[in-house]
Amino acid sequence: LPSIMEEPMCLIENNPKEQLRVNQEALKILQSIQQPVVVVAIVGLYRTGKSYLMNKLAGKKKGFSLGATIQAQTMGIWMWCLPHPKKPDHTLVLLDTEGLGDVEKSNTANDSWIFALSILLSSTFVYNSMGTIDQYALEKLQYVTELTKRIKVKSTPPKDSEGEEEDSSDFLRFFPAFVWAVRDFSLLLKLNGKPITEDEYLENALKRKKGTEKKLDLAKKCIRQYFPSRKCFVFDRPASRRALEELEDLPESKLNPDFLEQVQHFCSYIHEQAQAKVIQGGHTVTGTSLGHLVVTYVDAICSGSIPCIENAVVALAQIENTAAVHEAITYYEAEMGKHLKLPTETIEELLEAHAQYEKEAIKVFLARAFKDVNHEYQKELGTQLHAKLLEFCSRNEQASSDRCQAVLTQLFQDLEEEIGKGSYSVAGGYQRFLDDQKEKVDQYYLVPGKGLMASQALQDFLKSKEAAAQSILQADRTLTDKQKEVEVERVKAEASAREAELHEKMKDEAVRRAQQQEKSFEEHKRQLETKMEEDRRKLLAEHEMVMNAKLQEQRRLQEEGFNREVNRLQGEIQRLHSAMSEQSSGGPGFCVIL
Ligand SMILES: Nc1nc2c(ncn2[C@@H]2O[C@H](COP(=O)(O)OP(=O)(O)OP(=O)(O)O)[C@@H](O)[C@H]2O)c(=O)[nH]1
Ligand SMILES: [Mg+2]
Repeated sequence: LPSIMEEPMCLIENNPKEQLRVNQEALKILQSIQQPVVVVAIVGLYRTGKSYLMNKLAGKKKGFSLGATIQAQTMGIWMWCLPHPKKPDHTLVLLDTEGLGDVEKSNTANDSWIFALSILLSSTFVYNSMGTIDQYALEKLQYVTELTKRIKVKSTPPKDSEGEEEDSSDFLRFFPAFVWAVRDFSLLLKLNGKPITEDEYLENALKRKKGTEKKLDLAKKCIRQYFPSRKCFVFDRPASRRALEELEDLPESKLNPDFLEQVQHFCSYIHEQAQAKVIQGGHTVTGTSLGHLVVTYVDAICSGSIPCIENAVVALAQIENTAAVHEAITYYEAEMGKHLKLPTETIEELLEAHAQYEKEAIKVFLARAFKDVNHEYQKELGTQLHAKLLEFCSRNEQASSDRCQAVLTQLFQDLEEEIGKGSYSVAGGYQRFLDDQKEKVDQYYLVPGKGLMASQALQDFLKSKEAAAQSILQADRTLTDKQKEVEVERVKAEASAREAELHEKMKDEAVRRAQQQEKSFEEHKRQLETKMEEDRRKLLAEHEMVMNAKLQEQRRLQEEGFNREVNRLQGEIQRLHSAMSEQSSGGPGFCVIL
């Protein structure tokens, strides 16, 4: 796989005294990625080795630029899109962010927006800090406690007085996995003399005690409440202080082997476990849609409002569903064009091809579409596919007409010449004319590949020659007036018999087309039901994940003695329960498409 980006690029610019701005060049690259994206963002205080660690995740020696001085190096949010090292057909999107809390920085105002954006855009959120997870580290995480002012889930504000709390209870459903990376960790992983894992170390640090200072307690509470999963990695100091300045250029042999192993462990965890980004109901986010989210969220911030997940999802669904219809139609047209040779011998041939590629086009649509309320976009697809079918039908007829016309002109060429020369305008000429014409007609029937319009074209052709035939008949002196009269009647009757036959055939084709429409509808319905079933399964899984996390947190709060919060969670759990049973009773079905 070719690397998508040779080096990282700034995605969201944060310049002093200016608003955040999306870098259009980077956005274009991101939006050109149609694969699902695994998005890993790293956030933390300035000068804590974030960019260095991201380069390790990229598997590159250099990339995100580090600075050796104490001044902040990275500004805004930088992006690096790479072929995922472990998941085929996925893109790994690394987001490196500007260090938080640098007092020398002229624009700390955007720090909390950068924190919030990293959460909104990532599927795995790495919080990076130095030393230990202690009181100081938790104090520095005040950004997490301000998230209710930075992120809204629902567009309509919750009604009751506990509004904020109510809305943030949904964070769990949308937030990325949380990973805490502790750098230059110098403690032993032991608790009361017993060895503990890194995760246990984190959970222990997040233990809440009654009577703790509100600010500290709140950070713990928020981390536990907002994130669906938590994980911790500790890292030794990589090298001696002097060597740290040129860490990037140091050969691995000069680095602390423990550090190397820890980095290795961290990277394989992220590569193997970090999930693709999904939004509401388990719909996978591609580079294209992630780009739309970037624009929506940054726009909201710049216009002075709080980014709202629900609004972003609605806006994204509109863009994506429109694109899904377009993609499906383009697919259908290309496949029909590739596999269908016009004119077809029968209408079935065309209808069968239509049924096949319509089925595949619906699949293409459903793979991309989501949150298609009332199946509006699928109905639109149905309408457009039907219009395309009619278009193919008429192109098929045109191709057939053209072909028949050419065949007739060629076959009847010498007959025309004979008529022109007056060869039949002699005694006994009419019978000879009829015989010759019959021979040509028989030959015409034998020519293959004329298509659906063969009879119609012949009928029209013979009709156009009727006047000539009539004058040959009238000129033939071997026939009596009576015989001529009978002949005129016979020709008329023959013509109207052919007409009637044609009419029957057209009626028959119309019936077949109508049957096809019925089949199309059934196909739409069948595929939609499968998809809805799948969506319901995903939604239930999501519910279950949220429920389990809440139950677990509730048990923990019980142990810690936070009874009021236990009760509040109980309320949330109950609301979830009823929402879930509403869901599983099934949504609206698929009604009348075409
Ligand atoms: N002590 C220590 N230094 C590190 C570590 N990793 C990288 N460094 C060094 O710390 C300095 C800053 O590293 P960066 O990766 O640029 O840190 P950053 O967090 O991205 O910095 P900002 O972008 O300014 O916030 C560089 O000289 C690195 O070589 C580490 O684990 N421990
Ligand atoms: Mg950096």
